[in-house]
Amino acid sequence: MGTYNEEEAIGTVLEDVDRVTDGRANVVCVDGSDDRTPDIAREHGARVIEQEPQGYGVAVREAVLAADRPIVVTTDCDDTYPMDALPEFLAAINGGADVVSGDRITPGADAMPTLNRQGNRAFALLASALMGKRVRDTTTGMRAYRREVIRDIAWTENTGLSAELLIRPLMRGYDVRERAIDYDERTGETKLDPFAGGAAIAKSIVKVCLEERRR
Ligand SMILES: Nc1nc2c(ncn2[C@@H]2O[C@H](COP(=O)(O)OP(=O)(O)OP(=O)(O)O)[C@@H](O)[C@H]2O)c(=O)[nH]1
Ligand SMILES: [Mg+2]
Repeated sequence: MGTYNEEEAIGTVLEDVDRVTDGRANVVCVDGSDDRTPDIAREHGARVIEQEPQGYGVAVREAVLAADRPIVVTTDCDDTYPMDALPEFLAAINGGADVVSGDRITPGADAMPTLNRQGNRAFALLASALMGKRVRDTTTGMRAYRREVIRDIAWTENTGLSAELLIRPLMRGYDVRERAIDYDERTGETKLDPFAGGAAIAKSIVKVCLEERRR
């Protein structure tokens, strides 16, 4: 996880992770906070790597590269993603999938602000058209990856990292599966500017798809 001033949510998220994994998860938080987030993370047994806030992807890339278990999971630290679905994600990787991606869009994502929902639908359509494969949710924060996928690909994007983490494996022929998930309203303030962030994501999708097509 990247964690940036999420003191209202982080306790719940880490307790949920602990509960669904019987305390066996090894949680890495790359943290840029100036509130109590890192203290709460440490109290819950997470490893905290401190980093100046430089955006979502810079933090999440450092977190996934620091994780040293055979399966690497990402989620947001804002209590939006259903940790109860995590065992199913892990089972799918153990059953042969390389990436399992939480699809918020198919079940409706009613809790998502309308602008974000429409933007996310548009990003998925754009990526699908450029890849020639239909995907439903390119910008989800909740995924599980076989660790080799994380290790074998060079990651370049920041705000667009979530899309990149789906697109590059898919276009290289890895077994990438989407799983429908519920999505909850955010606890605490968003760290994403929908306009600047949206433009950056669209740019990343086009760039990454074109790079992968040329490989
Ligand atoms: N360390 C660090 N974490 C970040 C940074 N920007 C975002 N994050 C974290 O990355 C995750 C995703 O950010 P969000 O603000 O939830 O972005 P989002 O999910 O697109 O937007 P919402 O729909 O409002 O939740 C959260 O856990 C943030 O705390 C950053 O610059 N540094
Ligand atoms: Mg979020």
